[in-house]
Amino acid sequence: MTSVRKLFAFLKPYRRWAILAPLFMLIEVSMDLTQPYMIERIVDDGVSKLNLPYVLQAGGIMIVLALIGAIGGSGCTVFAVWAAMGTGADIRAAVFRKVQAFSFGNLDRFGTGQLITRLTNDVQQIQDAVQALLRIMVRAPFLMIGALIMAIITAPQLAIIPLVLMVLVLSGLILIIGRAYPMFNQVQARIDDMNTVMQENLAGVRVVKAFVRAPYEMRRFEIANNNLMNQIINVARIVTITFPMMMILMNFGVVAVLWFGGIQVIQKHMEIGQIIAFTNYLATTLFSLMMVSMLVLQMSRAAASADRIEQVLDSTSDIKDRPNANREFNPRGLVAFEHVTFSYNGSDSDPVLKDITFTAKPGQTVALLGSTGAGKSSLVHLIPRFYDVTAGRVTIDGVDVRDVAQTALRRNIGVALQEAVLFSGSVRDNIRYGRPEASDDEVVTAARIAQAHDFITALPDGYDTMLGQRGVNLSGGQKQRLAIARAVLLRPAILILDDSTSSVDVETETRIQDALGDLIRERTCFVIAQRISTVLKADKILVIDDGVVAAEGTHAELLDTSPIYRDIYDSQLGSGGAAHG
Ligand code: TTP
Ligand code: MG
Repeated sequence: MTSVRKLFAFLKPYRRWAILAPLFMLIEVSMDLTQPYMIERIVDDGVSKLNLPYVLQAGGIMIVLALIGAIGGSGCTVFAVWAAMGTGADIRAAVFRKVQAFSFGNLDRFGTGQLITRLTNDVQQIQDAVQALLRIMVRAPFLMIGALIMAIITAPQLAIIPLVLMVLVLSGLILIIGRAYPMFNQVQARIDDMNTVMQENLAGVRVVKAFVRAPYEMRRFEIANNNLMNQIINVARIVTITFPMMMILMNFGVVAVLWFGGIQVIQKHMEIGQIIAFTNYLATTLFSLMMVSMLVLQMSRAAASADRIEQVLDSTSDIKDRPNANREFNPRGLVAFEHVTFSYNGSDSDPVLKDITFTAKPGQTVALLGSTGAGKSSLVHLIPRFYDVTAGRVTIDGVDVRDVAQTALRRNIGVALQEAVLFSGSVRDNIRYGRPEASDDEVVTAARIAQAHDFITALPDGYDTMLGQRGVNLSGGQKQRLAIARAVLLRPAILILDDSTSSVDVETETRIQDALGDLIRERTCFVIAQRISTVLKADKILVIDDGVVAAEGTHAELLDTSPIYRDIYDSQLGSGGAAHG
C-alpha cells in the first residue's frame, strides 16, 4: 500500500480538480439526502391531507433540488476525469522516461511484455481508481452516514435495524476483500504472460509462419489467455457474491421495517410517510456501503498495479553516471581493455569474457573474428558501457568509461548493432537518428559511404521514402547499410560495426571498406565479422575463442602463428574455398 501513497504524488499537479470534484459531489449528496424527506412531507402533509397546492409547491422544490444535485454530480465527474487522466498520463510518462534510462541489464530483466503491461494496463487501473475515488470517496460515506442519520431522525424507534444490517454487511465485506486482494496481483501477472506471448509472436511472426508453428503458438496463447480468464473468474467468483448478499440483507431489512413500522403505524405512533422515507434511507445507507466496498476492491486492485509500477520506477539502472562524471568528453579514440572479465549476471555466473587485454589506436581498424557465441558482441558492448565490466577496466584515451557521463561517452561512439533496427519514418530520418540536425548533404555522404545511396535513390520517394509499419520494407542487406550510414553520420571517434555486412555481398562490402577508408583515417574502428574476407585488411585482428583472445596480429602474422586462424582461413578462402582478395 505504500506504493499507492507514492503514486499519489502524481495527483499533486491536479489537486485543484481533485479537491473540486469531491466538493461538487457534496452538493449532489446533500440534494440526494433531501429527496426522501421531501417525499415524506408530500405524503404526510400533502397527499394525506388532500392539500394539492402543497403537493405542487413541494414537488417544484424537489425538482429544483434535483437539478442542483445534477449540476454538482456532472461537475464532479468532469473534474474527476481531468484529474484521473492527467495523473494517468503523467505516470505513463514517468514510466516511459524511466525505461529510457534503463541499462541493457534492466531491460533484459523486465522483458518487453511486462513493460508493455505496466505502461498500459497497470496505469489504466490506477487511472480508473483515481477517478472512482474522487467520485465515490465523498459520495458513498456521506450518503451512508447522512442517510443513516436521516433514518434515525425520521424514525428513532427503528434505528436498530440499519445498525444491525451494517454490522453484518461490513463483516461480510472484510472477509471478501481480504481474499480478493492477493488475487489481483495474480491477474496482473497473467496479463504479463499474455502480453509476452503476444509480443513475441508479433515480433517473430515471419519465423512462426516459416516453421508452420501457428498451431503451437495458438496453443501457447490459448494457455496464457485461459490462465488470465480463469484468474479473473476466480476473483469475480468472490467479488460477485457481494451483490446478492447485500440484496438479501436489504430485503430482510425492508421486511423488518414494514413489520415493526406497521405495528407502530397501527398503534398510531408513526405515519406511513415516515415508513416510506425510512425505507428509502435504509436502502441508501446499504447501497452506499456497497459502493464503499466496491471502491475498496478497486483500490486494492489499483494497489497491486501501483506496486508493479513502483517496481519499474524504483529500479535503479545498473549503469549510472558517477557524481563527478566527465561531461565534456572528446577523446581521440585510444581504446584499451585491461584484464577485462565480464559475465551477464554479475560475478556468480560463468564469465563470457575472460581476462581480455588489448589496445586499439586512433586510425586503426581492429577486427574481431571468432565463431558464433565466442563473445565478440559482448566485448564491443562494453565500450559504450551497455554493460559494465565484472573485473578489469575499459578505457578511452586513458579514461575509464565508467568515469564519463553516458551521453558524453556515447556521443563519441557510432554503433551499428548486429541486428539492424530501423524505425518507422523516412529513410532520411533513420540515417540522421543519432544527429537529427545533420544536413541533407551529410546524410547523402553517410549513405554513399555505406553504399546505400544508389538503392535509396531508386526507392519511390528517395530519401523521403517512408519505412516501417505503413512504408516500404527493405532487404536485410539494405537495412544493414542504413544502420552503417546511421553510425557513420555521427563521425564518431570510435566506430563499431557488429557483423554489419553479413548480409551484404562481398563486392559491396569491399566498396564500403574502401569508402570508410577516408573517414576512419583518424578514428578507431571495430569490425566484427564471421567472414575472413571482411578482416583481411584490418590493422589488427583479434581472434576471439570462447571468451578469450586466442590470437592477435595482422592477417600475415596470424597465418604464420595462429592455428585457429589458419583453420578459419583454410575453411573459407584456402584451398577449397572461393578465392578472394
Ligand atoms: P555474444 O557476445 O553475443 O557472441 P558473439 O557476438 O561472438 O556471437 P555471434 O557471432 O553469433 O554474434 O555472446 C557470447 C555469450 O554470451 C553467448 O554464450 C551468449 C551469452 N549472452 C548472454 O548470456 N546474454 C546476452 O544478452 C548476450 C548478447 C549473450
Ligand atoms: Mg554477435
